Amino acid sequence: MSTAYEELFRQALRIRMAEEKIAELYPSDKIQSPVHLSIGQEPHAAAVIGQLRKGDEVFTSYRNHAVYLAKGGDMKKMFAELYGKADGISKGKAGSMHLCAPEVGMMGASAIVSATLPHALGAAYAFKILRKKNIAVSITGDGSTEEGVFCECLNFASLKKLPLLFVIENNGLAIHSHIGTRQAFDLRKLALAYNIPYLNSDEGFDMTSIALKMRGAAARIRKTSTPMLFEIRTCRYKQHVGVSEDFDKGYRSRSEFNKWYARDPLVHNKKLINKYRSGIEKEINNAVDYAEKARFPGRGELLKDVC
Ligand SMILES: Cc1ncc(C[n+]2csc(CCOP(=O)(O)OP(=O)(O)O)c2C)c(N)n1
Ligand SMILES: [Mg+2]
Repeated sequence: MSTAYEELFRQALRIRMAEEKIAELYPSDKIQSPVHLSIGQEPHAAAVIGQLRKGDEVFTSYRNHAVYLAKGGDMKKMFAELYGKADGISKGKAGSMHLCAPEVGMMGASAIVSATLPHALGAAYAFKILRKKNIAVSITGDGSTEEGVFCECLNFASLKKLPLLFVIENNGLAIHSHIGTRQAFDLRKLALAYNIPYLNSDEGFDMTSIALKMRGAAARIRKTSTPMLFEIRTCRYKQHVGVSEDFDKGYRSRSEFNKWYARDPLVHNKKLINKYRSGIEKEINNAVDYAEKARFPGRGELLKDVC
């Protein structure tokens, strides 16, 4: 656990560079899976997850590379999974959208919006029943708050006083729909209606402030066993799925992106970038090499572990 800026920066840069490598490799078609990149959204992921203990459990969405890497998932196995190889996390059967590393508390992700919310709720309920001092963290997008199950989970977590943190990555978008065209409610008021304390950050790049808020929230949830909600404003740099930019689609403006980019520490903090870049490059190149050399699953693997 660290709120030290350099450690958070190194982790966020590592995630950015791993996803930039995915973008570079993607046109070769070696990656056998659709990819939803977190580029632009890594700093807050590093700052939030950096405050958790190994036994704390995280559940998230298809946009999950950042969460997986920050929680301690193996980068080599991630690349092998993206390549569809037998040495991948799920023997190449899950692909980019369903990463997991239960041994370090990254419990899973789903392509179905909000599908992992009840899983996080169940984990928090189990922690409570078993009197474990761990917390469960659900990390989902702003779109997930429109699903009925989101309100059901807020209600149950509050009613049963569960050690659960709802983190909402508000990038203002659900595929091509802007939040203003989708939501008639105020998330803070919604959380408070369920008696769930609400925290927020309007600056997804402010790793120190997010880490400090997160550290306080995690300590409070652990101590009092009550849920909280932390909304973080952020910016998705790439298209919803895939590795390109899509400003030509007309659903968002380049000027909004430019405002975020102008203050992106992973672009502008040259001193720290230069300090950590080559070590991270080595780790990524090793992971890609591992994925390239790994074998594809044989035909006999097809129906194993799936039912
Ligand atoms: C239950 C369900 N409804 C609709 C979809 C189609 N869908 C996939 S991603 C997405 C947008 C979700 O937006 P958000 O939760 O904000 O996450 P982001 O992609 O912005 O990270 C939608 C509607 C789905 N996968 N599952
Ligand atoms: Mg969104």
